Amino acid sequence: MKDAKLLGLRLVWLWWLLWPTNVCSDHFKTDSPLQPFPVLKNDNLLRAARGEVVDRVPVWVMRQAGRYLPEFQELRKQHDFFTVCRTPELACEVTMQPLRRFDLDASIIFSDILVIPQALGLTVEMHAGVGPVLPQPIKVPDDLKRLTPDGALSRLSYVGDAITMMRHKLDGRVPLIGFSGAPWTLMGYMIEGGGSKTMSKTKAWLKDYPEDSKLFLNLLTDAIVDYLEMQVKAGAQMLQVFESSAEHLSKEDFLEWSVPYLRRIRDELVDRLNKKVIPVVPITLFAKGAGHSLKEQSELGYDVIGLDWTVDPIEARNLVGPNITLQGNLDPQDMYRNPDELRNLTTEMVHKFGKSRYIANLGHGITPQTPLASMEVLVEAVHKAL
Ligand code: 1CP
Repeated sequence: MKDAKLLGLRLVWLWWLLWPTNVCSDHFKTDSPLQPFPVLKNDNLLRAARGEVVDRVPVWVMRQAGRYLPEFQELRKQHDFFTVCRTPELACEVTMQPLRRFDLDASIIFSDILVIPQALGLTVEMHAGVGPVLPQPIKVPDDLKRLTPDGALSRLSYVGDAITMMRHKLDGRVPLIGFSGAPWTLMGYMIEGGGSKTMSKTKAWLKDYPEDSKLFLNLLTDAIVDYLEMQVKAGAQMLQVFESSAEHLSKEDFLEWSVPYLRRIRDELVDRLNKKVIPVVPITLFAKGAGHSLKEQSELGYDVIGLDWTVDPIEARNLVGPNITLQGNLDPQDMYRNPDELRNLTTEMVHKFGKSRYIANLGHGITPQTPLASMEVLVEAVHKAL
């Protein structure tokens, strides 16, 4: 009798310990299965990505934490770019900066797409006024031997630490987006040794060394899948894959040298998360300059397709169909118009996309001289448009 009572008590205690709401309901229902995080208060971004009804059109801006913010410039005077990326407290501070000023519906972890080439053993420097510089690029296939995929993921653990810390600092205010560069874009930086207007060396690789190019792209794809999985485990609530250099490829080359790897990233990531019973988060594909292949992009399984400003919203919707969310696509240069003009352009854009399956953004990153007032106007105009 006494034993039965004791067993009963033990069972009640065990039930209490394991019951999800005692830990954190949000964490068990929707988010990371791995750690308890604060309950999400504004989930319009995630709802838009999943095609659910939203209270208001969500808006965020690519490079929202960046050089147009005086407080970012101030912090950068004291810390080198990659020190900010590698120090979770600093990365979180910078990630938070735009949220303190503007009523944005998402945050994106402060980092850079070039942390993967770094983790693979290449030196990456950030030169003021120039951008990223890789002093010892991959010139010929033999140089691929210099890459160190083993242990790359553990060298990126600081990004996971920053994501986890940021989820706590956000206190559920808005979702946190994680991201990665896509294989073709990363391969470009690694071969060119930095940004390039023509991508001539990388394009020459595709023709001169097609098999090694595939090897290179596959190596990067493997690293990206590992990296994105790690970000989800750390607490990223949505992911974006940046194929920013798609603009350099013809449609035929985009379909050959970008699309298969983009497909593999999404399929393998979803597969791995499912196998580990980790909830799959929405994934955005932003292939800048690939408006020629929207239909093909829509067949890759991504939840959201990001558009640059060269694409008409109505034509894009007709091409991708009703089951994909669109993101974008105001010309970043429109941020230099006067407030009335900017307000009208933004309202017109939101009307074209509509309230369902839409996330407002620029068609590429915000540029450094953008007036702060333009962000205010943009965010308010999006929220008031519908
Ligand atoms: O000195 C500085 O502070 C450099 C400015 C800067 C910033 C603020 C760079 C250098 N990177 C970043 C942050 C960054 N990069 C984020 C932060 C999160 C955010 O607020 O959005 C993100 C998402 C990126 C991604 C990134 N880096 C991309 C893909 C997006 C895009 O713009 O197409 C690319 C191509 C890069 C490379 C890169 N890093 C930095 C610059 C100036 C560039 C582009 C260089 C070039 O033109 O090729």
